Amino acid sequence: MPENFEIESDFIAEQNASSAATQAEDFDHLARKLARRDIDIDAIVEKARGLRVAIPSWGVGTGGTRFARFPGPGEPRGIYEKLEDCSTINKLVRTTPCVSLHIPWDKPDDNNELAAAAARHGMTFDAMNSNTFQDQNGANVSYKFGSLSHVDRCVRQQAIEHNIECIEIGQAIGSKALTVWVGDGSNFAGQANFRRSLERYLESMREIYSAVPDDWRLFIEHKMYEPAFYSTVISDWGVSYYCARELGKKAECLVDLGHHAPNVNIEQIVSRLIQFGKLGGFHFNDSKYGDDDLDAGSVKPFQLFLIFNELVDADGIEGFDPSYMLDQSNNVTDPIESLVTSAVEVSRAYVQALIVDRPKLEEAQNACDAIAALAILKEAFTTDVSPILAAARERSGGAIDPIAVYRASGYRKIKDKERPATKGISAGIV
Ligand code: PSV
Ligand code: MN
Repeated sequence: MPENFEIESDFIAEQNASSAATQAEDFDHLARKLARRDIDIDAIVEKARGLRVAIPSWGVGTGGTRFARFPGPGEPRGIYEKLEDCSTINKLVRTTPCVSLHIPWDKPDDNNELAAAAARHGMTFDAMNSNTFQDQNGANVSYKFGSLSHVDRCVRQQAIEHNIECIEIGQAIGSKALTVWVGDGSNFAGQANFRRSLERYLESMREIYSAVPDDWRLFIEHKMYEPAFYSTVISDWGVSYYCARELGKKAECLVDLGHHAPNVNIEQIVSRLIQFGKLGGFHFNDSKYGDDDLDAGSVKPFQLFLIFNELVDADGIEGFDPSYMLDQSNNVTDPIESLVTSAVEVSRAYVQALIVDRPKLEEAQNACDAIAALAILKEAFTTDVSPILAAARERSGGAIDPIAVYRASGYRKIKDKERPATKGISAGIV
């Protein structure tokens, strides 16, 4: 019997029983509909079951903005409780068995103990994330004016060593990737020399790269602005691609959906990175104005579908193996509910992309028939694939209706009792 409350498999099965009849009816109807298009629904369910999307440890805490953070009840107070919440998400949706750690927010006292705790929850560790955008307690030098690209070698050295430490922790707990996002940039015209800043960044990254084990990947995450508001060193996919190429095979580009100018054609960026063999992975979220960190698929589900359309189209290309993660700030919701919903939306976009009639699309493209091409995409996008998603979850031991099951379990209320609030929880995105 575990010490802390967990949602048991039996409870999920009991709850599923009450929605089983309607699910079966909807599934059969969709199966017939897809069969008319020569699509085998069970093959699609199996693919949906195989999707993997990592949960960021910081996502299970209530997020905040630079104005305020409004903590929710029963927030996880440390990495072990974050693991509990991540595992709860996975029990419900069954596509999220990996957790991505942020160091030093999640720095364990004992790596082996942390690895054992994750294993008890049936979880593994996804990419490690370094943090050189905040000063840490007791740090010798400050990141106020940058980290890996700083003018001062001592600051760069501290940032390099921190990244190497992240790799070492990752090796001890079974991670296979390091994601480097730097907030380096400038707030005033003339403040930084663009060329030299990038040269220094690359020089630092070369040192980190040489510490990356051969079976690891090094993800470079670009971001257009924030915290620097005039210029950012790794501002876009072009710079990210250049750096990944300069560094070598293990370095790849990571696309966070919120890190672009509004209206940028992200699906085309994705396609370009695939074509150039440098698409490492994603941080999924949604946005309206900037890096809003809204729930994935909540504002622009068609964009998410178009991105997956590129990913499914690239399936089978040698070495193509992007890594997926959610990265959103759950400021006004129960983070578990938001992350569950977002995981479902990512699966939805994937499944919709799977049912695109690709030979017909190619035919329309070759015939320069724009209307037909769009209609083919829309046919897939407007198909309600919910019964496939529910079947995938259920066949993997998850919930037909994950939010309803989560609410019925009383998880949050119980955690509120189990986790009396402590001051200064560092949860959420800064
Ligand atoms: C930066 O905005 C970012 O997207 C990076 O992935 C960070 O590691 C994460 O958010 C948390 O602040
Ligand atoms: Mn991100």
